[in-house]
Amino acid sequence: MPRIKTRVGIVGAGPAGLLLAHLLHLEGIDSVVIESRSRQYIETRLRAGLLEQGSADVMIETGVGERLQRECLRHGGVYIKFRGELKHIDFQDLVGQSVMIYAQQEVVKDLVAARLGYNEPLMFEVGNVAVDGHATGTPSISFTADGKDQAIDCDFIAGCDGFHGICRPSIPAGDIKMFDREYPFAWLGILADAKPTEEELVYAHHERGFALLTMRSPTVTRAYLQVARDEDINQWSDERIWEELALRTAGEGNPLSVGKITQKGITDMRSFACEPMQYGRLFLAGDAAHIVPPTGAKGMNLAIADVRILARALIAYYKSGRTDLLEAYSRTCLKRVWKVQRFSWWVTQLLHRNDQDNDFDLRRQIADIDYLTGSRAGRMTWAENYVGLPMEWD
Ligand code: RFL
Ligand code: PHB
Repeated sequence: MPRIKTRVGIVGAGPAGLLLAHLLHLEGIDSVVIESRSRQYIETRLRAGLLEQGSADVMIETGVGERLQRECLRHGGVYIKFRGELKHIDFQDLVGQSVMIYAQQEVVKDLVAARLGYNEPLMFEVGNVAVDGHATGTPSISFTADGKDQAIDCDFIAGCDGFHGICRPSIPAGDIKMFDREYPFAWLGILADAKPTEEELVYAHHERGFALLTMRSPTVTRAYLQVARDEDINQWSDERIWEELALRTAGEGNPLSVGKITQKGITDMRSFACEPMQYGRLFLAGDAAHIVPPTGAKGMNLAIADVRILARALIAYYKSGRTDLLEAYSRTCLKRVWKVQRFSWWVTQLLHRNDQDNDFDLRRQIADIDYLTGSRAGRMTWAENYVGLPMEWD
């Protein structure tokens, strides 16, 4: 069986795996990335759209942000809509930072192009992936490529294979603790050829449920509607989607801008984290270690923060033999993970309708949003978390 020798074996070519490989390459540390899907699939998968300033800065500072700088939409604030009122949270004024609209698949495209451009190994459509030896100090990854068995022998394995990957389940159950919360609702997401309704995102609270108006470009709208967890997408004609979005976002501001719906899908909402994020020489990063509901726009940003911390620890190990940063990896990441879990949960329960709630809860929720948008301290809390908390390195 052909065996490849490398320093870091990376499972998964999402934002986490690809950025880790890139950061290591810049320091002359070789790695091999394997991905179960095709290049075309990962470059077109419709997912996140919003980058924190810190995430965008990493792309720019490491030479893969040229297209991002040219094509991203820079937003200095967001709108919150409730009781039909449109309130603005001005990040520039509050924290002097912005967020960027730049689709996840564009981040993935830029990182794939960089990796292939410097001719480092990135293998698509691999199968039967399994990790081994991470507890004993001789890690290896076995897989099939073009129907043939292959293996990677490495010093470390980075499990960047998302929530449904194989790395986290390869940690013995007694050595990992899981924290989980499922929400009793889901998001129906659409992409449409429609000019964005406002020039920034609109998070709308409504008795009928939450709605979010976001965008991908000056001519493409992305929008989400809170729906039931077991919702059947076939019950949602284009007309019904626009009607519901119009109802939930009615009031002050521009009338809802409509157009041809080009894609639609339903996503479950969950909060999940595991501790620790490391087992022996296996390090989990991104969705492999944690999931947040998309309301806070944090999942990809958290994946990027994890691999910055992991890359720094691996670089310190290879450059100066230090093991302390690797040993601290999980602890360092989890501080941020739990703050982001808290924020994502908080904005989710703040803005969504919960069928268990009664009228008291609805009034309380509206008062909460009224306070949040009406007080500088409230707006500051949203702004600080939304643009991205500062990195804490240890
Ligand atoms: P990914 O992107 O899931 O990548 C994991 C990769 O691993 C591959 N894989 C394997 N490869 C080899 N062997 C195996 N056995 C494998 N098993 C799996 C998979 O094919 C995949 O390519 O994880 P990563 O890199 O950790 O990145 C995380 C982000 O994808 C995720 O957190 C975000 O999409 C979440 N998210 C958002 N995050 C933001 O920061 N801002 C947003 O605005 C935002 N909006 C969203 C979102 C997620 C959403 N959905 C669809 C869940 C909006 C939505 C609707
Ligand atoms: C998106 O643009 O897809 C997006 C933006 C903000 C969110 C979630 C998704 O909170």
